[in-house]
Amino acid sequence: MSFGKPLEERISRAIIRSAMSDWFKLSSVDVVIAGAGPSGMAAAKYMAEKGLSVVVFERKLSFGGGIGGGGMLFHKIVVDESAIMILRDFGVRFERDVEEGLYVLDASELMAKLAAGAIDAGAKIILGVNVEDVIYRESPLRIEGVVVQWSAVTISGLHADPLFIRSRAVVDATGHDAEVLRIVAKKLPEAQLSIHGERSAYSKLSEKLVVERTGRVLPGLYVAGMSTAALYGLPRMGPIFSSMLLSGKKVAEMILSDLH
Ligand code: 48F
Repeated sequence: MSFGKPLEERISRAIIRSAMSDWFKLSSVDVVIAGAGPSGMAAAKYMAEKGLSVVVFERKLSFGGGIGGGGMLFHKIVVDESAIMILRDFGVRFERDVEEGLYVLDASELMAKLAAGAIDAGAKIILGVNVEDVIYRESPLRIEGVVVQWSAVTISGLHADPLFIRSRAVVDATGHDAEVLRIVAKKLPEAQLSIHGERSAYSKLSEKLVVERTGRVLPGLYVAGMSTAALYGLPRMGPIFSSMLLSGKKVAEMILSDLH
């Protein structure tokens, strides 16, 4: 088959046309999730499959967050029984009874299947984009979206104004640094948010408390995953990921209920 335009031109046109069409739709969505780690990707699937428009912005060029490092670079992570249903929802395989009560899985499989599950449910995962601020309104104070910039621009230090993404809910799933919440704490003092910072390791307690404290922080702003530990001063848990998955599912259920 012969085409009128040279291949190079068609490559560029195809990418630009499709990317711009996506970004046009992204200018207003139901839910923005900052961070494509385990909690963010789990949340994305459970909301997208119920019909919400969901975008996950990830500042790196890869998804998975802290999963890929496994336990001290050994390629395995563990969950306990509480997360088995979620592994099944995503088709993630696991070994039982390696240690009493723990299920062991390959880090790479978890990363790949969480992303595939979220994408297949209809969520977009956009890589290389940094969430650098939020959109707010007052009386009552509420969060109505995020401010985004290419990570490459952020890293280069170029002064380029960002763009805005309006949303009905924003989830901070940025992990140990709780980046979105830190921005809100600093730039919107009337929110009266203080970030306590994560405490030392206490896996069992942390797994329980992170899920319990996952949820709404302000109208329109939610926290999931290790950001929850940073916000409330909870202990760290190490390479056990049950609470990350359960936290993602819980925040999804809360947002589904709030937005419907
Ligand atoms: O850190 P991360 O995996 O967060 P999580 O879902 O899971 C934590 C576990 O991986 C592990 C643990 C539990 O056992 O202790 O650490 O809470 O993923 C967070 C993702 O957010 C991205 C970051 O690159 C990572 O992939 N991220 C962080 N800040 C931003 C961001 C930002 N401002 N904009 C976009 N992405």
